[in-house]
Amino acid sequence: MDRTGSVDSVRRRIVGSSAAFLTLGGPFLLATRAAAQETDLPMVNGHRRLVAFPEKRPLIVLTSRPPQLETPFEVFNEGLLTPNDAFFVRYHNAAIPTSVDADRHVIKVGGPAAGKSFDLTLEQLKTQFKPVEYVAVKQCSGNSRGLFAPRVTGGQLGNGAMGNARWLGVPLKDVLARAELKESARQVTFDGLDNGVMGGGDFVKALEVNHAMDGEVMIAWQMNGADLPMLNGYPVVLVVPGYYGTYWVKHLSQIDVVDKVFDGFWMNPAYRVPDNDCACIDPGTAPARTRPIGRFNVRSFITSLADGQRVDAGRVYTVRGIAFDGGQGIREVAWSADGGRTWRGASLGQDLGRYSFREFTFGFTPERGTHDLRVRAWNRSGQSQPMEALWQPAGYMRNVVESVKVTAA
Ligand SMILES: Nc1nc2c(c(=O)[nH]1)N[C@H]1C(S)=C(S)[C@@H](COP(=O)(O)O)O[C@H]1N2
Ligand SMILES: [Mo]
Repeated sequence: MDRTGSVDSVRRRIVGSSAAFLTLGGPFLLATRAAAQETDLPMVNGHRRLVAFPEKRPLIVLTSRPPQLETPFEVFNEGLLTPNDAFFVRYHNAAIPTSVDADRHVIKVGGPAAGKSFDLTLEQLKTQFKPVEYVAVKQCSGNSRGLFAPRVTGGQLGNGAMGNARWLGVPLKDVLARAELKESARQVTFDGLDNGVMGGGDFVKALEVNHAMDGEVMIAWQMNGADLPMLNGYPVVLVVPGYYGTYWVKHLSQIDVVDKVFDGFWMNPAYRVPDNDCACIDPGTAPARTRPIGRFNVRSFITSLADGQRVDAGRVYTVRGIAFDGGQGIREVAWSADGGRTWRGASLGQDLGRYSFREFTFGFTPERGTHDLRVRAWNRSGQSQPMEALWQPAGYMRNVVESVKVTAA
């Protein structure tokens, strides 16, 4: 794979003279055509460029400053874990770190509802706490936004703003225990090294204290057995399994325990959903009330066949795909070849844990003609996916049963 940037691992710094690098740290230049490949995303009416940013293989570019890169969907057919160099990238502000000295990086822990304040070095984080490891999906709230009808504003993403990785770190709970939370502790806020340059300002997120203390939320320094790529939050990222990516603060540098509901821009008005059962409204209306976005709903995708693909009539296909949810785990996947009129059960593959992608397969021998393939998953509490797409103004949480039409000849 042709890499257009490299990383100096002693003082971790993205180096390189590539166009992609210039869009990161240098003058306001767009990546050159020479570095780019191109792709069409017919489903979102989009023509997109693929550019290799530092430590990344060519990914679909939504914006280059800040980098917003989508994983080409074929990657999800490679295996259950999403390779680090193919993992999607999303930032809000252009002032992102391109150089981090891990030996000097500290996480400042404190805040008005903490009894103690302290600086935690990476060395301390790695040696003074008991590490934990688990596999979890990270998915952007706006994954698949480009498929909304009527369309909504925001990055017109296909289905590639998600990825599944094995995270290594320490439970946030153990770090917070040292801060000796006061009775008044209500929420915990998280800030990273990037800075606000646009409307919303610095990207800061908050979790309820109980959630922050659940023992699962972790401060991670590795994904898939390697240091985090710079663009995925080097040197440490907050991992909030089952919850939308917006809470997974990258380049984590400050944790504050606060005694009220934090209402910074990125909690309110940003990243909120209609406060009702479906988190949806009718197009053109406004929600009566909103709440912060929370857990993933159930999703499933065929990965081994693409919409519009030509297949061979009479050939036996083992169709493969992935399903996931907000942390109950997938119980069942059904498939249909007639647009959802009749359904049969798919076989579930290896279980990498309830936060992971779950693989499924089914046998399909197409007759001549066009077939509307659909898959639908249920989690262990019986939640599933709607047959008709739900709508909401921010384009979050799409989880309709998708259609993959293939034509056999
Ligand atoms: N510091 C920082 N962390 C951040 C963001 C950001 O803009 N700055 N964006 C969030 C959002 S909305 C998403 S979807 C994920 C994306 O993580 P990734 O770039 O590793 O895929 O990072 C989250 N953490
Ligand atoms: Mo996101």
